[in-house]
Amino acid sequence: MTGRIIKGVGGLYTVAAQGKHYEAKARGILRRGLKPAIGDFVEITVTPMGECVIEKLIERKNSLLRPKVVNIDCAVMVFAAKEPDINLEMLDRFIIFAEKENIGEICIALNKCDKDGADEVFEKLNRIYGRIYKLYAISAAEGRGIDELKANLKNKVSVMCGPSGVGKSSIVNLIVPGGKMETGDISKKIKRGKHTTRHIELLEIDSDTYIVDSPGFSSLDLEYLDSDHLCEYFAEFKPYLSGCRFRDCKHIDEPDCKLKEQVGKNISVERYERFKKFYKEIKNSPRF
Ligand SMILES: Nc1nc2c(ncn2[C@@H]2O[C@H](COP(=O)(O)OP(=O)(O)OP(=O)(O)O)[C@@H](O)[C@H]2O)c(=O)[nH]1
Ligand SMILES: [Mg+2]
Ligand SMILES: [Zn+2]
Repeated sequence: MTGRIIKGVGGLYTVAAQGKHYEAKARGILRRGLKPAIGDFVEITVTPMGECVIEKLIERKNSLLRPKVVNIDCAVMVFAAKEPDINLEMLDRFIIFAEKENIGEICIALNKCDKDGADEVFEKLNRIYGRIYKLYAISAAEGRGIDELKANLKNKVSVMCGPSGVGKSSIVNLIVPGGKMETGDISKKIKRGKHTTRHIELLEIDSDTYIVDSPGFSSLDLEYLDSDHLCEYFAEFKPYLSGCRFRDCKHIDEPDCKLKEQVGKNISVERYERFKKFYKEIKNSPRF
């Protein structure tokens, strides 16, 4: 039988297969090699005694590191308009990791749109990202924008990405029937020194529709990326990556660069500036 791992605790996995849930352990050989991950499609067998075993992992189409989930169809970048203020550099870092993993779809959800000044934040976001990604103006507190977002998740495995305290769990609770992810405010969390959301699992919204809540990450290190590939993770750069005077153009300081010609036109100045910043960050990392 083929199924999908939706949860894993201490070597025991929950596999959804043919409308049922099975508690399964991995074959010894699997435990020593590539470990099963949340989101993996697997072959399972059930013994006459009712014991369920994961025999084989089916090849993954992608694999996100933070949070560790595989076979993702959609990454939802969740940021708050206020408290905490949106940080576009952070947003771009999250986007880079998702683009690198070839996650088919990325969308941006601006939460806490009930706060004063949120409209201006959304407008700015729209100016920079509106032509690249789908944007949602959301207020989990008022239930605004939730239905639009939910409609877009149908038949997909989606992952909520974003910093701590932006309202990822609050949104998940409105989307998942009977959702009861823990939520909390930032001040409480700092006292505890821990993220509110810790474990990772595929929460079922509908048959074949899942969402993954995740702990907020406060830093995403680009150090291990390849600087030459960085430009490919900026979706709007793609039409302009070839045709520069130098075939190995890095699109940084070179003359007659097709990409640079588009800055301020089809490429936003801010996005290009962050590309340069990240490029230098990778180049200056101790790895080089
Ligand atoms: N005003 C307002 N507050 C919200 C909204 N959504 C969430 N909050 C509040 O923001 C705080 C953080 O919400 P969470 O849902 O725990 O945030 P999170 O992104 O899951 O945080 P981590 O699990 O730490 O990553 C809570 O106090 C929520 O009540 C919203 O739309 N408007
Ligand atoms: Mg949370
Ligand atoms: Zn160039």
